[in-house]
Amino acid sequence: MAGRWKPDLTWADVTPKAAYMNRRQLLAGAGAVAAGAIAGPAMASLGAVPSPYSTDETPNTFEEITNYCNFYEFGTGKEDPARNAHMLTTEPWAVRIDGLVDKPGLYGLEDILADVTLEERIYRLRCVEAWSMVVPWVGFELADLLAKVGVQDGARYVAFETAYRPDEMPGARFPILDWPYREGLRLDEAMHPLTILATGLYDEPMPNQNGAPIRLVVPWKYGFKSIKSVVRITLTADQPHASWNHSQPREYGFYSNVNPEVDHPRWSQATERRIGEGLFAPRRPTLMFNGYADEVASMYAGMDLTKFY
Ligand SMILES: Nc1nc2c(c(=O)[nH]1)N[C@H]1C(S)=C(S)[C@@H](COP(=O)(O)O)O[C@H]1N2
Ligand SMILES: [Mo]
Repeated sequence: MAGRWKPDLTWADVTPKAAYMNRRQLLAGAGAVAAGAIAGPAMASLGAVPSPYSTDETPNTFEEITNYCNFYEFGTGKEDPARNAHMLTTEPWAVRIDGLVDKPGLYGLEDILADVTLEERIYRLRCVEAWSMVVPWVGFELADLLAKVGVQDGARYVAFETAYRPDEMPGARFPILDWPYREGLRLDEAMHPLTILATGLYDEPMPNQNGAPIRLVVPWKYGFKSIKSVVRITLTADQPHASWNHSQPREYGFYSNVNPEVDHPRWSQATERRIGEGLFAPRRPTLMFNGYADEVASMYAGMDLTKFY
């Protein structure tokens, strides 16, 4: 499996698009028709099945999600990724999986996707900068991939790395962060069913600016934990290097769970601005664990959540 390329199989072949009607049209269209389409056999052609983990909050539009981005490898402005990320070559793509696993190797993306179930996961995304969105991701549980490669005894954390290609990433030519962008999770967080590797949104292959072709999504943590364009996943015994935690440890903890009661040193985290609602819309209260407390709070029992770890 590892390292076997199938250059004749393109990304479009392995990520089915909505042939009959896309999600945007569904949302804009009549509710009854939309519900029928979701429940009916046509759903299979989407490739992504609905999930009980999805929120019923209204998703942001495709245009909002793809034009207001953080992806510093392509610039620090919110619209820089939309402008520049087309330079990233996403085919072919492979992810090196190594460290404390039974089957380390260089896995082609098509091999990773061969036997996973793609689901639609409509999640809130809360950036540490105090804005939020609702995104209909398409992806699969990271736990499925970890099971496939076999997690060894002694593994306690999972480290992730983004591609580092200064020739394709104009922002990565500047020392904004200690490239490559790196992130990490504790093993139980990585195995949690809410944690996904996303390969698309709105039933379309992941737009480059949102982390094509495969990115992490951890909805109860500040957005910077959800690392984009992943090329390496390493199972480790020790807490891995995380880029923002490393660059400003007093501002960005390793855990960085969304918490309205713990302010960032330079701004409050109590409320947030929902992208698309306009400058005069009231700010929304930020929810503990970004609204996922019922699912995840037990993982942090005994930890002092007011502390930066
Ligand atoms: N490699 C990489 N991953 C990244 C970032 C980045 O700059 N580089 N930005 C993070 C931040 S701060 C946020 S809020 C989310 C934004 O995801 P989105 O642009 O798809 O909404 O991506 C995260 N993942
Ligand atoms: Mo962010």
